[in-house]
Amino acid sequence: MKNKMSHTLVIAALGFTLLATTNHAQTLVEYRFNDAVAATSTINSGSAGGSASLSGAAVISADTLGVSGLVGDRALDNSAVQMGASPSDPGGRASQSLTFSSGIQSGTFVLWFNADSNPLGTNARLIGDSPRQQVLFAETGLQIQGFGLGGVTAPTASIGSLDDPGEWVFLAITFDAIATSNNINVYSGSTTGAVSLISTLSDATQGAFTSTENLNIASSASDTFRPFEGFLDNVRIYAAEDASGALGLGALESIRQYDLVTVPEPSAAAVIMGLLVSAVIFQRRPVMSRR
Ligand SMILES: [Ca+2]
Ligand SMILES: [Ca+2]
Repeated sequence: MKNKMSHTLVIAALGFTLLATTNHAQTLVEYRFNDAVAATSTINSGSAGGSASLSGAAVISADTLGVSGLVGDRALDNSAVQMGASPSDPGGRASQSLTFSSGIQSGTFVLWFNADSNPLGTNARLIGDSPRQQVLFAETGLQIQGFGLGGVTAPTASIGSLDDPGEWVFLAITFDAIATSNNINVYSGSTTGAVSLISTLSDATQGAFTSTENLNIASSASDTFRPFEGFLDNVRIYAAEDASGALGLGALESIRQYDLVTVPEPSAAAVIMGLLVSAVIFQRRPVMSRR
């Protein structure tokens, strides 16, 4: 363990050098949901900062219910809602209004979800940022709508083994708005299984985040409508002004493993994760400026 930690620190030091000399994909958003159980908001330890408000049925879970199961690890608990409930039914969400660089050309959404019921195909939303991107469970599978791609609906990826209530599932979706085909990758993993690529999609409509985003976790992009019933943890968004925001398999597997063994303070988490990712990502050219 000590050797592993030393190795990590060496990687982190290398990452810091790269950070100091060239820009790279940044962790814009990171919700670890390790806030106090009675909290009404959850800290965003990504570079965008601030916090997301909890509303409706969404609360911080009891301790040890986070993906690692460790003491101090809690999750977003939206288990009291009905999966994919219609607008007239109670929902729940975490939401934050964010301002991003208008130059973002690539990004990655990473999260862990643990469904509380079947089926998933009820238009239940995992994450959405009004008005463009949403990741949801449509009747035909995991659907990615307008993912950094100008508001169109991307082809549907298969849910496959993701439909497994009670189990934590690692999900990552990358987009590269510079490429014109094969520019959306969907990856999944579990607490015991490594990350693998489950689908590659193409959408030629280019574009990315708008500068102001109303990010919603566990419901539709505009309200508590179509909630996800269950638990979510470690919701993150990485982005860059070049293609490096679309994280590769190695970086995603590092994140998956890290999430299962570590419960750092939120502020430390963002720094460490940023360094880990910067050490793994291939550097290409200067990227986004924060504002
Ligand atoms: Ca957590
Ligand atoms: Ca429930």
